[in-house]
Amino acid sequence: MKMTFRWYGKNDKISLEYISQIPNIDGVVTSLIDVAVGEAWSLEELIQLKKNINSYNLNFDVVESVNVHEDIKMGLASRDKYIVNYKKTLKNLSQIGVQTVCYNFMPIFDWTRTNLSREMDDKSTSLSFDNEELKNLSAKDLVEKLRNNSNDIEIPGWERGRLDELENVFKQYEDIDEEKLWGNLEYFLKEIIPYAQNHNIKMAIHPDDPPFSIFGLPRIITNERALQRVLDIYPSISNGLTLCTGSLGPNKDNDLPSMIRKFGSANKIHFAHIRNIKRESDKSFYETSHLSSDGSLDLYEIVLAYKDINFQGHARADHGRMIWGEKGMPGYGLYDRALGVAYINGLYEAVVKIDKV
Ligand code: DNO
Repeated sequence: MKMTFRWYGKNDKISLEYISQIPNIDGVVTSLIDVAVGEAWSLEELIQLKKNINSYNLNFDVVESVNVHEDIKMGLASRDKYIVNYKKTLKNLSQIGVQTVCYNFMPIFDWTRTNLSREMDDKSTSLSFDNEELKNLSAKDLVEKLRNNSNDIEIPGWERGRLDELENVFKQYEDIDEEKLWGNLEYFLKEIIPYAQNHNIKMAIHPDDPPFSIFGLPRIITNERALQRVLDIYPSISNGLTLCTGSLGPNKDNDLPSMIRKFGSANKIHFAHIRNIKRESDKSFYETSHLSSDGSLDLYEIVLAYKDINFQGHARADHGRMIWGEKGMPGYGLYDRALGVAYINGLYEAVVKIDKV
């Protein structure tokens, strides 16, 4: 397992130097964050980015994310031009040696929370999702609430231009149900996967976070059956998964160690996101430290499953809380994520060594 850390490029307050000092960090995962969704990424910028990352002895093997334009998800006629751009981006990524591309197929909203700084008993703050609260909010209310709640930082997936047209986009989704969305994903994959395969890139779909419908929008990448369905659309080494424990975890029926064993031994997990959440009632949850006893997910069992399948892909400790007075991008501070890496390193060393006793 190659351990990575998400880095938000030159806008990130966390430096590459700091990241390189975290034990066992192989590289960063990042993207060209300033390029609008749907535009092709330029080779020159990618070469520069890679050079910068490599100069800190860090690898740049994984992109998170090349986001999919809404017109592709909605199946509009204009999707073809965005698919052409997506391919250009993949081609340029392959030229700088990127191996894995994370993406998602969530309508309108990427990962969604109702609170970006819920205060915990120990005064740390965490991201949380309260389904009761969501029922009383319109999509616009939520966006406004989160914008006021995010330290003025633009959160990826909540880009201004796109969300300012919220009503309009919601209207366009009115006649898109789950099956239509599956059809649009199929169209995208049948174009993209063979192209990615020719360019030695592994696509890794990220599950929907949270793994159920919000605001009546269809959400389809939610459980084992759905992940299998994605893989069956176009069987190829380039059609794989980002197995995100924190995104699938709010649904207690998602048996994560068993999914890791199943998809991992079939070589379908190209990228692992490892974090913990604590389930509350009625689809509500909050993000905890990575420690098993703090949340609902057993990180020991999860790491053991990765060891058992001899996982050789990239992994990252996912979100962290804000601790020690840190202020930064919600979910993406330095300290708690670094603690997460250290914890996963410890679990991994233990499960490997105990095997040899
Ligand atoms: C949450 C992340 C997601 C993820 C994208 C994948 O912070 O795990 O935002 O990057 O959804 O495309």
